[in-house]
Amino acid sequence: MAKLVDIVQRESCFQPGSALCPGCMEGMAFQNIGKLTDNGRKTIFTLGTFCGEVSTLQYPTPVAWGRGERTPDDWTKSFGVIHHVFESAPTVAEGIRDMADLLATTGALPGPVQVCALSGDGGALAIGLRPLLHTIARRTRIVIFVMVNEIYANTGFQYSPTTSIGAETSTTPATETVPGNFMPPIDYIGLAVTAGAGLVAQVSPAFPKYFCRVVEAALACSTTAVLFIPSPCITGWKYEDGTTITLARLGCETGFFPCFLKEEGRPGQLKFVELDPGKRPAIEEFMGPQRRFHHLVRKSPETGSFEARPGREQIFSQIRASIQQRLESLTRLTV
Ligand SMILES: Cc1ncc(C[n+]2csc(CCOP(=O)(O)OP(=O)(O)O)c2C)c(N)n1
Ligand code: SF4
Repeated sequence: MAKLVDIVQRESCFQPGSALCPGCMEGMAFQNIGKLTDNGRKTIFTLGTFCGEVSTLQYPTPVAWGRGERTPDDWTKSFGVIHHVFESAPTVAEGIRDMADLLATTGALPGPVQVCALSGDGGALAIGLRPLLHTIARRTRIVIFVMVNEIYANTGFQYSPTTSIGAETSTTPATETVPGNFMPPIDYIGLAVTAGAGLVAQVSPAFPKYFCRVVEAALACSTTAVLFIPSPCITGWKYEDGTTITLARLGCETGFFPCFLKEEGRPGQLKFVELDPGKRPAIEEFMGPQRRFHHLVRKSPETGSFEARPGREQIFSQIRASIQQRLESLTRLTV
């Protein structure tokens, strides 16, 4: 692995000027991915429709992707980005991979190409689940990044298949009798492993060294690598400015978004989270600062810490059980 100190000095292909909300985790992830892909290969990204696309490529907003207005003389610094229909990032990336491999056999390319697909969790796991699974099943040599913010953010914060139990979204409103979303999130990591991906991980820039190590491994993978990046959404989750990284860390440590890595043929790992619930921070610490959970959590008038609102104990048991079940099933996948 390249040294962290060298990686941070590389030039990112994601530049300032996007219209992502200040504090959006997607911007932080793209900055880092942009540096990690500056690795001696030409990079081509395919972007489905999601915040990471509409807020970075839409005219007249400055285009945030690339390294200047003209193609750099150095092939390895050159960069391509393609926006296509919502659900097709893996499929379009697969077509580019095939074409690049074909051109390489004719000697038409001056150097190696790496292809990455980027989309939101709605794009990848709802409407785009079929393209995702079939691209994985074909063992296509691409890296698929999925930004998991648990909602369809850019179209109005609707529920997505990854939404946590109890979260309020614009299509799962919280009322006296309905506690927001009541469906457990889809097992997206299990699906990607089962479909046959060469590498599956859930990683966050909140754990920078681990993030860099795993993205580098994904870029070196000889088949499909799928990286899920939990993406706290300041506008949709409704939390205070300046707390994105804290929430991302807590999201992992409380078990909502455990860091995970499984490479084909090797034992996997569950990172930065304890399997024993007694050793994890309370889930209220993660939920409390987010207004999407305010119908469930409040600040205790006595202690000032976050606690379950009276009468909401049943939904808390469901959330805890769902987290424990997820961690145990991920642990089984590490074998
Ligand atoms: C076939 C089709 N259906 C619906 C839409 C509208 N649409 C565009 S983006 C989007 C939701 C994207 O959600 P997600 O992938 O989670 O990304 P986020 O906005 O959260 O970043 C929807 C419903 C579309 N563009 N195409
Ligand atoms: S709405 Fe959420 S995901 Fe979209 S740019 Fe804002 S913070 Fe990021």
